[in-house]
Amino acid sequence: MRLSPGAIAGLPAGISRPAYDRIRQKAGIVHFGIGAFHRAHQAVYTDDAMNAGARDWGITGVSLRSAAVAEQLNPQAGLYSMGVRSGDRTTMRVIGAVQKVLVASRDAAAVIAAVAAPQTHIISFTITEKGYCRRADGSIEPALANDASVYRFLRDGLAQRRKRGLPGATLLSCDNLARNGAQLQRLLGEYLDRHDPALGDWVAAHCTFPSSMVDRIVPATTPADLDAAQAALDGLRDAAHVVTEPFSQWVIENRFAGPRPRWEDHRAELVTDVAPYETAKLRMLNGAHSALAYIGLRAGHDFVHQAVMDPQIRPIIEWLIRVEAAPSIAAAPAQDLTAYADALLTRFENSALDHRLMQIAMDGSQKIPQRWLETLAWNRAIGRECPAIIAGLMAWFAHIKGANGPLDDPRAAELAQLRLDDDPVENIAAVFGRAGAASLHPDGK
Ligand code: CS2
Repeated sequence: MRLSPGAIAGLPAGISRPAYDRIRQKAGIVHFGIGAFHRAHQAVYTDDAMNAGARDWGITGVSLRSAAVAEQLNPQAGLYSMGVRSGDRTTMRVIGAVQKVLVASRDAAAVIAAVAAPQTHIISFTITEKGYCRRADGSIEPALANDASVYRFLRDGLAQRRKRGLPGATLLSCDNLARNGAQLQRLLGEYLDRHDPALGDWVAAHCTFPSSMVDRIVPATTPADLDAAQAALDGLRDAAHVVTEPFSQWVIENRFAGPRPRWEDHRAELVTDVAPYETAKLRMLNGAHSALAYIGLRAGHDFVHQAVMDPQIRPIIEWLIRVEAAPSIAAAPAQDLTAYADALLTRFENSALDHRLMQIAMDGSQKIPQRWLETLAWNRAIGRECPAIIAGLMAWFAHIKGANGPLDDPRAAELAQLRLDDDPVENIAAVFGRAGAASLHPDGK
């Protein structure tokens, strides 16, 4: 039997579940890219807020293409369980914030209607780096194939809001990009300049685009994870189960166009400037992750915890985090980068997560600029070399050339054609463009 609203009453007492009347909640949030990460992060903060009494912050999830998540969640009325793993302990919880999942490629009209609905105040995104459809110089791709991009749904939904005299909305990027809110604003602006300039003016006046830093390690759920969850759920099958670590962090720029849940009462941080948090997270955590992935795969490892415990690899990763990345960050007063570095290494060692290096290795062309190239540029400017990042890059070049199997990257075909040599700087120029600065800085500055 599947997990469902009717079945959760009988769950073991140790498994917490929604304390609010789910079917009476309006959907205040439309979320694009409802993968495992969102379900273990933003949806949890929102579920916490509703458990504490906030109302009408249900989430309408959107998948742009694949129907897989809709097929997992809709038969369960949006309910799913989350297993938080540390050592040999797993804490299970049922999350109720998600109400349903729409598949944009099948039901565009419903997605547009959700964006345009009067009760929608927040439109949020975890569409991954490639979902923003940026070219190497940071500008939007000129011709979006069949226009199945997120921008098309935003344009049509926001146009309806404008026509009906509704307020704007907060467009909240939760992807691992530097200045993610500003980038989304600029890219949507470029898109609307081309397709509907008057709407672009309305969006600029009525919508906001806070930047945010999101952090929680969420490995892709495996069939074995589903079986373990079923055992914990007294035999109920949860096809949408997610597995994660105890750590969770969300720092959000406090710039909302309208109402929002009081996420800050549930461990989110609202700040005026996200940049120091975002930069530390991208360069230290994600930068180390990508190095672990490419170097670890070359050494024959499958999982993050194996690579970080490898005595050949560990010193490279510590050097990248502490010597190359940390000094490049202008920390906020409340930020302790040494403690952050220590905590990262402990998180990477969590062997209960089985976080696959291959999951991190995908889409390198989209991830590397903000994870490594900005750190490299900062160090170069003061005459310092970055041997750890260079080791990571060399391993990535081998990865591009197929060392670890077929390449999973939106630029795979083009990367396979590139002539790469032994000079990492030449190779970076070949991949990210000769106008080095443009590729080193995602805003093209
Ligand atoms: C990872 C991230 O897959 C990847 O590229 O580096 O998903 C990472 O696990 C998260 O950003 C952690 O917050």
